[in-house]
Amino acid sequence: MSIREQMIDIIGVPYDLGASCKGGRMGPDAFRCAGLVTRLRELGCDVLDRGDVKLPAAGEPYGWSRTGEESVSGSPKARHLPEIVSLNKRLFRAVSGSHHNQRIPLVLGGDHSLAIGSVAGTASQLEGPLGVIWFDAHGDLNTFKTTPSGNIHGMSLAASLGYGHPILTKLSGLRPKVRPEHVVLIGARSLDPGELKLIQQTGIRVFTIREIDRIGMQEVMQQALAISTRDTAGLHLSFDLDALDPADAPGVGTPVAHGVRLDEAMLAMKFIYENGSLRSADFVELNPVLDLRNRTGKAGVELICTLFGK
Ligand code: 6HN
Ligand code: MN
Ligand code: MN
Ligand code: MN
Repeated sequence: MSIREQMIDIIGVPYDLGASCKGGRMGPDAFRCAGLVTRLRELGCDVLDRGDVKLPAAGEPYGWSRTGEESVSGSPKARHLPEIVSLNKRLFRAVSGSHHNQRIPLVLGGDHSLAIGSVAGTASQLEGPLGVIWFDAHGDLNTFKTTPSGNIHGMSLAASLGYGHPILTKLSGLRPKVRPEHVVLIGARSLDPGELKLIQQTGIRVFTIREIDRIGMQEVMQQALAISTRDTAGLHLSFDLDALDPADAPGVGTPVAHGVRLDEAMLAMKFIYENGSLRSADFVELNPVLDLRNRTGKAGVELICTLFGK
């Protein structure tokens, strides 16, 4: 397949409020330091680095709780809820703006709570349903009621599907943003009881590591793309780097043993590129504080370049 002229907006989200482990706030710059913009331009992509989405400084009148915890109407706690809602509203606008300019938003994290805003932004701009491929060691299918940690990065897929507190599910209008029959979760190997229940209830297709090992990434991606692009108007890829094996991606806050190997993930990116339905992507959970000489940032850049036609 010949290289398409792709127009990409890079949007950084330098925050880790949705995670326990701090350091993800430096993720976007670690991707940049690994040469992301130059590499994409060398591929022939038209790339604009739009800089970072930022919150106003603490003390502005919209309910900061930098260190505090929020308890919402009797449910278990969701930490930093007001900031994460504000941030996702800003990201929603940035992502919508990219689509408006016929560009592909490439969102760099930062913790995975940002997917609430990016999925919402893309869903709002499509002329039909959105398909989602979610690479992750986890399910991110918790709600305020099921969360074991209170961390909102473990709730972003549930919120996008319309499950959880309305403050997250209704973010910027339409709800849900995506339907379970158009969602695929790949690389999962650490699912909480409430997440397993939601998977059963909704019928979301999950390709566990065991299944990837059994049938191979090529077959996984053929099925994943069939599910996420059948009767949908476009595809969003949300790639949590902890989907990868910790040997290939040590720089993540919540690593889980025996993950997707980098070469398997590269193959997956190649299939998504060749399919041609991609409308937006997130690469998240990069934590440079935990990384080894930016190995994980570099792995992310290789994945992104393959996603855009390397
Ligand atoms: N991530 N399931 C755990 C929780 O706290 O809800 C871990 C979530 C990790 C989320 O890696 O994006
Ligand atoms: Mn994860
Ligand atoms: Mn394996
Ligand atoms: Mn995640």
